[in-house]
Amino acid sequence: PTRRPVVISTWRHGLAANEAAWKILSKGGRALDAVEAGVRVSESDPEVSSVGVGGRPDASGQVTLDACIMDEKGDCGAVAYLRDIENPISVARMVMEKTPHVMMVGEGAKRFALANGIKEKQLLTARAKQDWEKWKTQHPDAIQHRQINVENHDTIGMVAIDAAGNLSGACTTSGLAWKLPGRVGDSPIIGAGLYVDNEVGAASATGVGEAVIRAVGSFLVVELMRQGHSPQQACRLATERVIAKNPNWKDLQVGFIAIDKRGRTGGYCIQPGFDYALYDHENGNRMLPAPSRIA
Ligand code: SD4
Repeated sequence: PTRRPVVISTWRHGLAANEAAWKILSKGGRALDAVEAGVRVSESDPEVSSVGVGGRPDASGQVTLDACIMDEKGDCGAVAYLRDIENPISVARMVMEKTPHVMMVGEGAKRFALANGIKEKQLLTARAKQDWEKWKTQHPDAIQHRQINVENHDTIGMVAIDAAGNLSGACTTSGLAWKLPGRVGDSPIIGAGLYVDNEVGAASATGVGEAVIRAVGSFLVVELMRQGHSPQQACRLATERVIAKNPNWKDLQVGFIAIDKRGRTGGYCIQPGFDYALYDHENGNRMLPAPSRIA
């Protein structure tokens, strides 16, 4: 049996994002429109400290954003190291729809956004600036790889199936707090932070991007579903791969969410504390804890 529409997204801020996505999905709208509208909610929320407005800056105090989007046709768009733009996911969609390219970065991506009518916006909130100043005093020259977990919310990855049975996904982040200026994580990289194959399923990742990129994590989840694994098993097996490829895995958080063509969903992570928001007709919108490798 197929259940649809269904939308699933990472972390507690996923609840509000799912609501926005559901407004579109429940009216028979396209999954692509739903995931874009969904993650825009987290991007614009100043209380979400690792996406868009209110995102924590890099080591030099600049907020830089990474995002990507992928649809049921396998079309995709991405932006990285984007500054001063509230909704990078919509710029990623414009890259997909208005250019022959997949990925644009930095100043060029910003100029492209402005040329397409998007307004500039100051993203560094007073609170994020305070946090950064505190970090700087405590770590005058250190590069801290902070522990990513429930209390710092993190990236939003969202994947959905619409009433027509089509899949799409979106992923957007301000990346690791206090990252080296210029650093780009997994979130805007198709196959790493997000992957969609309309014949099989879709997946998205959260956590330490470097570990996800090395395993091409989201693509791996989708390929495991193609081999017959359920979304839940596929997320677990992909996490095991990340573990196998990263000797320091006990110090890392990585989590995956996935949905398949039948509307089945799953999630799995390394450290306890990762939860995701699931919205379907049967049970409405709710949080589910992802099983973790470390108890
Ligand atoms: C990154 N995956 O830039 C993102 C970070 C994040 O929850 O906050 N994930 O590596």
